[in-house]
Amino acid sequence: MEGACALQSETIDDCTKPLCYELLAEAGEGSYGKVYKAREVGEEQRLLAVKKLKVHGDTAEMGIPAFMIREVALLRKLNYFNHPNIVKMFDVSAVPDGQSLNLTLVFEYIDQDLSTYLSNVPVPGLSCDCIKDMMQQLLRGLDFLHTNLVLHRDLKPENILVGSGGEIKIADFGLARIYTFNIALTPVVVTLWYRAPEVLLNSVYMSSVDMWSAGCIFAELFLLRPLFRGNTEVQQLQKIFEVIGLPSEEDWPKDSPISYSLSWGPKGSSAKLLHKLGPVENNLLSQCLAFKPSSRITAAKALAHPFFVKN
Ligand code: 0RS
Repeated sequence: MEGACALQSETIDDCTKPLCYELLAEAGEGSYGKVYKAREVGEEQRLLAVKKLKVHGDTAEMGIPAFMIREVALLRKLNYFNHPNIVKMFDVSAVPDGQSLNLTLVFEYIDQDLSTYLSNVPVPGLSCDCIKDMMQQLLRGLDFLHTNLVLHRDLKPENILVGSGGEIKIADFGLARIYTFNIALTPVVVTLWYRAPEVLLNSVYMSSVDMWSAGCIFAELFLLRPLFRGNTEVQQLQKIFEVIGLPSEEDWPKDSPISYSLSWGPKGSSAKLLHKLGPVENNLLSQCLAFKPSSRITAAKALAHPFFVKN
């Protein structure tokens, strides 16, 4: 495949050596652009994940858009903390290409995504200790993002990476505004399975949307299949209400274009969401899957939940 070298003049000051790499294979494509597996050229030969994204807009006339500078600056600030549950970024560069801008981000390469990992789990399933450890790492990563006022917005097993030693690392966050330009241009189907009800209802949202996704993933670690598998927004909401019960009308978002109707299903919720889970696990799950965003548990509070307390 094509070889590439990030322009030193465009790279970030904390990179001492120019980062040269050769692309090996395409790993994925979406509204985030394309991600390639690559190998560093030189001594170390580290494996890299190279993300390439075309940003449309009149960059020739107007320069690099302000929102883009802000989002990339935020990614760099987060990277500086070296959080163990966030993918490490090695390089960022932006090269003008006619009316557009080619943005390249270079990350450490992690062997597997969580969806592949889960599809290879043998029959008895994951041990409770393994689920505890993976959830704890995921929540530590989320707590770090939320503390820094970054929302993931699209957390799912495909962008949660699993290292060879079982390390969990969150990928694909912080570029939401840059992505919005690409969504309409990508033919890839977006999954609704991890979407919080307020997002499905087109209401305002905050960091609690990620805790909803974390809850769906928590359940999936036990079930080894997605908890709510809807193909449309309405079907996704129906699947959610089948498990958590229909919320009361007072809890329905006031600003939603989708109106409340009792035909969504039976009202009220049960203490035991999933029969496969024990009471402690169901308690944590129900707090992640609270319909009302303000009642949903935060990442920091979830980390202090009895489920994670050593026994
Ligand atoms: C859907 C079955 C396939 O190391 C992979 C990596 C991988 C990375 C990596 C590091 C940093 C990203 C990736 C990244 C950046 C957007 C992203 C969106 C989704 C995921 C990662 C993103 N399943 C998906 C692709 N795939 C094979 C299975 C793999 C496998 C190992 N390691 N990405 N993708 N940021 N931007």
